[in-house]
Amino acid sequence: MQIKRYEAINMQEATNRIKKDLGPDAIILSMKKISERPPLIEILAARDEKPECRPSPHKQLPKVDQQSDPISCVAKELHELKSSVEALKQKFSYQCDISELKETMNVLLDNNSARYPEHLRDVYMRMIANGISRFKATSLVETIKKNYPYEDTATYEKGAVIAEQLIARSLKKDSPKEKRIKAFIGPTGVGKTTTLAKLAAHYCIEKKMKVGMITTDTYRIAAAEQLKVYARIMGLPIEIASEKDMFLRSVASFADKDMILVDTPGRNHNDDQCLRELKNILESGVENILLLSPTTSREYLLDTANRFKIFNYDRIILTKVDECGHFGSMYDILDELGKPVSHLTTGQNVPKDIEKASPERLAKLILENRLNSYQLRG
Ligand SMILES: Nc1nc2c(ncn2[C@@H]2O[C@H](COP(=O)(O)OP(=O)(O)OP(=O)(O)O)[C@@H](O)[C@H]2O)c(=O)[nH]1
Ligand SMILES: [Mg+2]
Repeated sequence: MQIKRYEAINMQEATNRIKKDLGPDAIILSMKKISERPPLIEILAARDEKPECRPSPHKQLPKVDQQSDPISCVAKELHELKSSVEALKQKFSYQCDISELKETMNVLLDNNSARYPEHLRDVYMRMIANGISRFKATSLVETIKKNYPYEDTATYEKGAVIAEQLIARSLKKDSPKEKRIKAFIGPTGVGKTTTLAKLAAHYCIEKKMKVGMITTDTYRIAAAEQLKVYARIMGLPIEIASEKDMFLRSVASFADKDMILVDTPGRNHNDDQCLRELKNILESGVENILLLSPTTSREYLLDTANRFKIFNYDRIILTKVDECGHFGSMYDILDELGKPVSHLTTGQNVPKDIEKASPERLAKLILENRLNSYQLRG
């Protein structure tokens, strides 16, 4: 290794000279300020004569005297950032989830939080880490800052309680009004049939109601069978109706029932023609319940919710909540849709894994990200 000493008035001049002298692969070993006036710095640079023995890129970073130059501070920060990225990459190497990595970096680099005192900064960071958008997180923290005295928000715990209350207040409360016919609509595989079966058991066993089931799902061979199995186990009548006339006849045949639950086919929600056909079958007077799963991305959820708007759905059921790691993006979507959430489904077990939802319960999930530590059963 060849080591050389340089004196220059600034870093720019020094690196130009080093590159010219030792070539583009030269590395800076140290840098220190010799005098303030006139400005003079001393740099030790080296060239490795055996390329195969070159140190790793980390080791090429300058050893710097932090107080001497702003450039050295930037270099140090870059070095730290690089190490963080390397550590994160390693952590995620087996399930390299780029979006999660991006999210983590967003949190690390978010300088919005610098505007808040420490306790509110923690509340803000928690919201961002849980997937709430920066826009919504900022607006919540600004509301807290403006409207609550310092003593009420002086610790993270106090600030979080207020944030939770604000989130709960902004979510729509479900109305006790229910219709006699309920159709379960939503994208493929979201949990329509399973959720219908869970609620059928709830209505007939716990509420002692007379329940009938209709399936409009005749697209897949096994689809009607799946519901038939549940109907048989619970001893409930089931009708199959693939067209509007059949649907109306089925409804008429259930004149003595207190509750009619309608299963619908899982079709690609991008297929507008299919959605229109289904809408035509589900006549007015039917309560449409849209099922969404927070396990899917914010964009997918919004797109789905918008495409199903033609059904003018009354409420939402959130499914597969047990599989979800972050609920924050759900807040943005529910706030935007302005529809109430009636239930959360929390597993594959029929009829056990379903809970009544409330804005307060959702707010806890959204902010604290904890499903299991709360007694969700309503
Ligand atoms: N983890 C978990 N799995 C669920 C939940 N609800 C349903 N599932 C599972 O999700 C899968 C699909 O459920 P289905 O009820 O068949 O979904 P679907 O919307 O009727 O499906 P299609 O009719 O094909 O559109 C099944 O394996 C269910 O057991 C839930 O709350 N949590
Ligand atoms: Mg189904």
